[in-house]
Amino acid sequence: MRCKKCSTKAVIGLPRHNAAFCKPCFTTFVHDQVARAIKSEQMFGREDRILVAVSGGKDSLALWDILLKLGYRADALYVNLGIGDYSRRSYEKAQAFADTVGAAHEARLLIHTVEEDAGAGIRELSDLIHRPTCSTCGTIKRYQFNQAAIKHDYDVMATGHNLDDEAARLLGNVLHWQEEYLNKQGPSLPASVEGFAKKVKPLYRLTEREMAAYAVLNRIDYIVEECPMAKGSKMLLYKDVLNRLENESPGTKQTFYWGFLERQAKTRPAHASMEAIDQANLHPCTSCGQPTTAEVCSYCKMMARARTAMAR
Ligand code: Q46
Ligand code: ZN
Repeated sequence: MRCKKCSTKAVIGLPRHNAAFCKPCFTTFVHDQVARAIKSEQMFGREDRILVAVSGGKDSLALWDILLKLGYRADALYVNLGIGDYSRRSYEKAQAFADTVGAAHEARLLIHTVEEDAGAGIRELSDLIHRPTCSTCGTIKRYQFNQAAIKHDYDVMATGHNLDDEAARLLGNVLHWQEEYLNKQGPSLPASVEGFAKKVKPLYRLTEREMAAYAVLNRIDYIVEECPMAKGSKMLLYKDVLNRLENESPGTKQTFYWGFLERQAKTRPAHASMEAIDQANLHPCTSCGQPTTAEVCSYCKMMARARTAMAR
């Protein structure tokens, strides 16, 4: 197998592109895909301050790495969920990356610890309020990332969702015809109202396998195991199904997700009206000020329930 660009020995084959690359050319390919995503979706510019949500896993650390190497002004936020050994080790990976690559680019790592803020880790909190751990986690992470971006004046928040994540999410949304989620699924969501940060996913053109290869080839030390709470999740099932389709016909994931984005782009006026709908329906939470459709936002409601349960 020879590199498509320079004909030296290739280290990775990419069946969906009918190509193979050596290490330097693969790194360039990944950087080019991210640069293309940033440009075509108008994610951010050279002057913008970016906050990357890092988990200690390959995608988010690789995203931070790529943005810094492409010359962007990117800091990161790590949310410590308090999931025993997994959180301890994932935090160590994020901090070690910040101390080396981050420090070399004068980028800093912000940290939010759920236990310090809420008085309990994510699993105890979900038990207290009788909600699934991942839904509690989702609410907390969304809230804290947005809050940090607004509070520290970042122009945009970036997450490490890759093509596999987005295709699996699309499959789930289509299977259940979640129209509202389908309308809001995309690689670049504008800050539709005051108090909401712009959110982007610069890795949407790259697969999970490609991101793992990038991390390994570029010596990024990341936590390999998934969060223990992910076991048995629907997302993993959808990813598995899509991988089986991909093996049979390379390019399936890309055709599925990019095809969706192309169709969505054709109905952009409808997309623009989503912003108008947000502006009409959202107002500041009476407790914390973050935009919400209700009087009190779901995060504040959740925390109030947890506090009541703890006091019992
Ligand atoms: S981190 Fe949180 Fe995921 Fe772990 S508890 Fe569930 S949602 S699985 S992306
Ligand atoms: Zn609130």
